[in-house]
Amino acid sequence: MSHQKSLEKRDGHSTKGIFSSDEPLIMGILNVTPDSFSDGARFNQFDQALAHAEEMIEQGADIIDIGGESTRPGAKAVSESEEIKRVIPLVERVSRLGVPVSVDTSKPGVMRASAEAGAGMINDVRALTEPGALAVVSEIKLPVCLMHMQGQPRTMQHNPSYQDVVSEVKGFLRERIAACVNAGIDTSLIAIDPGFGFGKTLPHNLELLTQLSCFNDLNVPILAGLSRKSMLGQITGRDVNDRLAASLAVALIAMQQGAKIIRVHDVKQTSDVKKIFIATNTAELI
Ligand code: 7PJ
Repeated sequence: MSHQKSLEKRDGHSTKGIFSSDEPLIMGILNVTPDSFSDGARFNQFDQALAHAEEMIEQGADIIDIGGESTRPGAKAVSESEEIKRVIPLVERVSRLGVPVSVDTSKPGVMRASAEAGAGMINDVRALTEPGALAVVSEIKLPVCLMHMQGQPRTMQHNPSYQDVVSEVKGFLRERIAACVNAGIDTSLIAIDPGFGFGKTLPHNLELLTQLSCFNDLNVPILAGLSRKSMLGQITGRDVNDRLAASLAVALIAMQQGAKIIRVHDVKQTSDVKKIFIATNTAELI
């Protein structure tokens, strides 16, 4: 794995083979904030985001996930041209830092532009359900993460409802894997994600987390995004900026159930969790 990874690091673009890693990979979250649209503010944001990406790589990030559309509960939609303006210059620059860049988008135009800008992966919270998305990913031949969401970000937390959350989420992901394969996407390029907090109550999220290992028999890597999420606030009573310990606890629970990519804000601390996980897992084999 380290040999393959060092090859990837040299060209900085390709994630070919990244999903075949035995060890969990840490995906560092780089949000491009939409606060201001003036050029000056944009430049400032760009520099800050670049510095943040460099810091996360230094701390052990294996992938940098760049997102220009807020998918938080209640968030408004962003136009394709605005998303491209926010994200693509950063994708181009961060792709040269030596780790693969993932782009958190559902829009085929942003996916194509990301591939041209050097991105190494597409992370789609809508699992390539937007018209044209399957065809673009098949054409650009980048690894893709398919996430489950019930409803749409603006309203998804209003009344999430399932008969059996694990089997419904798993059934959806199984269908999306099949849709990808039908569109000509190689299974070695596919990862899945149950989508913690995306149209789910606390009991739904807890059931998915405690039964995450059930998703292993879909035979593609599992990505888990739990960092600082409101479910952790519901459990601990803590504010979003005070959820580090809870985030580390659930990162380890996810790793122990086979999650291969952990999407986090706190890369340095999650790297230590990963080291403990690897050390204890290796010890088991001796
Ligand atoms: C996720 C994501 C997640 C994947 C966001 C947040 C909300 N992509 N993008 N999985 N969450 N694959 O980070 O709180 O859980 S945005």
